[in-house]
Amino acid sequence: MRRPGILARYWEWLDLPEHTVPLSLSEGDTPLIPMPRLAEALGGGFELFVKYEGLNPTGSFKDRGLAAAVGEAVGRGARTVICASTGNTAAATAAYAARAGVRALVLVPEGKIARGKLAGALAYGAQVVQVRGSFDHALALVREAVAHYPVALVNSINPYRLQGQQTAAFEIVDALGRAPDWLAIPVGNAGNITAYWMGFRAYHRAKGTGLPRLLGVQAAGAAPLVLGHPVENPETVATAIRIGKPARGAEALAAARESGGRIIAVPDEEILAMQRLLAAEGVWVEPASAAGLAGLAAEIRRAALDPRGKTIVAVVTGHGLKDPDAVLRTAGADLPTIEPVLDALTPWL
Ligand code: AN7
Repeated sequence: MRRPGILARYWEWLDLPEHTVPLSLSEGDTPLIPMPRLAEALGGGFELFVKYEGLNPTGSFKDRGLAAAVGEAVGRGARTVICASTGNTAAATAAYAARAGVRALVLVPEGKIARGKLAGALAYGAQVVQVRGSFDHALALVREAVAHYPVALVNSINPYRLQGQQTAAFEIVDALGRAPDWLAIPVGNAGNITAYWMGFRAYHRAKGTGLPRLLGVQAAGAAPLVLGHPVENPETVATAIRIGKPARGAEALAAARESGGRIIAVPDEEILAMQRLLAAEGVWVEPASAAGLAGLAAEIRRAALDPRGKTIVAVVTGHGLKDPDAVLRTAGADLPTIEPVLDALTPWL
């Protein structure tokens, strides 16, 4: 039987202190799903897969990083872990803290976190505090708190987060037998793209499995890495990546450049259109998770990226159930309601 969880499966590949507690909720080992119809819709002639990270235990890729970061913090005696979050980190922090039996304190931007994420953080027993301001304000406050109080920071400034998250790159290479030609991935605080690059490089150094070009994708209203300066009031329907001052921005830009790729931005309408296209092939993701593919579609459309003959993996980072309102606001607005008689149903038959 395969050992459950990313720490057990990839322990020797991870640069984690000996004291790290091998926490697991059986995260990782997520499927790489072929998307032939979406590939056709984007012009065809290439292989397209999504790495469906929404199938992690709390519904997002954050579980990989929090298994490692909470495991490390608890191993050195932390009793409280703290993070700022647009939602998914909050839920994952809460779950792994619960697993370890320690307290989680999560700071979220008031009114700007999707309902499934808030409910998750609360369900796992975290103390949730809303901050008047954006994620960036919440993260600044967390940095200040850890400087003055004995609480362990588990945002992706914490290097162990990246150690855990790079396991997704290992899994992709393990599944394909080599690195893909391109990796399309949404970018918010920029920890994940940094972690993937770390993982692909580590495997390539050890096994010669090749390196992908990275296409990092931000939302147009929250695109500091594309604009080249922080965004004071980030705004996007993809609340997960509503971040104006990414903590790992410099590393993300360096990773994209080194890989021969780039970081681009896409408008909200294209993100939502891609969310619908994915769901139309059976994969429902939250809006932010569709950003990577929306960026890929835009690059192909303007002939900036030639996909023909290539193997392309798009990371879809969180489950659609995280943000039910993103769908209900539009598709759920005008549902027909009828009397339970056949005549009333005939218009739809
Ligand atoms: C679904 O949860 O920052 O570039 O606080 O939830 O590594 O930040 C979430 C980020 C992409 C961006 N997709 O990843 C948080 C948080 C989803 C996300 C990202 C996030 P990073």
